[in-house]
Amino acid sequence: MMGPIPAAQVEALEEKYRIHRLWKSKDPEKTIKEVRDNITGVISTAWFGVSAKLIKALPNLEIISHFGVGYDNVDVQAAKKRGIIVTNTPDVLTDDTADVGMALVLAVFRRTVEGDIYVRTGQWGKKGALPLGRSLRGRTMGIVGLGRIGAAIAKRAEAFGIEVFYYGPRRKKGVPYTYTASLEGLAKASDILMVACRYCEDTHHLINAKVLKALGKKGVLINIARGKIVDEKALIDALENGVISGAGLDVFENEPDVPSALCRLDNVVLQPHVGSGTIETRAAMAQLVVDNLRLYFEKAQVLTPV
Ligand code: 8YV
Repeated sequence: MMGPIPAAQVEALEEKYRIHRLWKSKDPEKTIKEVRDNITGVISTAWFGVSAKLIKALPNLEIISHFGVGYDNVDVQAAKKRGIIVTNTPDVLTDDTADVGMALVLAVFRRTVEGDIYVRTGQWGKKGALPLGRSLRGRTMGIVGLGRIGAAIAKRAEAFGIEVFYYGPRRKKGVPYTYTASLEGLAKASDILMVACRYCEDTHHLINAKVLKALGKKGVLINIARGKIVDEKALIDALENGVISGAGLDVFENEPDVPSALCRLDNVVLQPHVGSGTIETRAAMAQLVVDNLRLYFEKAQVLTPV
C-alpha cells in the first residue's frame, strides 16, 4: 500500500495477504529493497502514486489497484509494457463528486462561505445585510469533459434551471446538451465553466489565460477534476485583475500546497480535494480496490481495468 485508504476493507484483505504500508515506513527505499520480490500487488491513491521507477523496482508486480477514478499519477504506460494490470474506482464516486461541483457553484454564486463567516464574526450585526449574491436560474454552464462526472453535473445543473453546453474531443450521441467544438467558444458561451475532464498530457494547462479571457468578467471557473488542467498562475492573474468574476476549486496544481495568492482572494471558494470525500463513497472505493485485487489473484479477472 502506497498510501492510506479506509481500514475496514483493507483488514478483510489481511486475512489472506501480507500488507506492507509504505507511507508508514521511515525509509521507504529500504523497505522496498527488503520486500521487493514478494510484492505482487500495489494499492495507490491520489497522493501516493506509482512511478516507472517503482514498477522497475518490483520484479514480480502483477496488478496496481488504484484508489480513485483519476490515475494520472500511475505510470500506466510503464505498467502495460510489463503486462501489469491497472484498475481504478469509477462510478462509485460519480454522484458525490458531482455534488461538490454544484456545492462550489452555489458557494460562489450565493456567497455561502462568506455568509457563514459574516455571521460567525459578528459582521451581520455591525454592517447589516451581506452583499447580494447572484441567481443561478437562467445561467449557462460549459462542461469541459462530459464523462461520467461531467454528465452527473449536467443533470444537477439542469435541475437548477441552468442551460448546459459541453466540450470534449468529440460530440456525444444521444446527449441533450449543446456541443461546442472549441474550448474558447465554450468559455464564451458560459457563465460557469466546469472542469470535469481527465488529466493527461493533452489536458495539461488546458484552461489558460486565453480561455479565462473568453470566460469573461462575469464568468466563474469551477474545477473538481485535477489542478494541473488549469494554469494556476494565469487563474490567479485573471481573478486578481477582474478578467473573470470568481472561482470554486477542489483541486490544485501542487496539493496540498495552495498558493497564498489564492487564499487571499475573496472571490474564490477553496476545498481540500473532497470530491469523493464521504464515508459511504470512500468505503465503496476501498471495497472496489480490494475486490479487484481478490478477483485478480483468485480468478485472474478484474472488475474495472483502465
Ligand atoms: C481521490 C480522486 O482518489 O478519484 C479521484 O480521481 O481524485 C479522489 O477520489 C481521493 O482523494 C482519495 O485519494
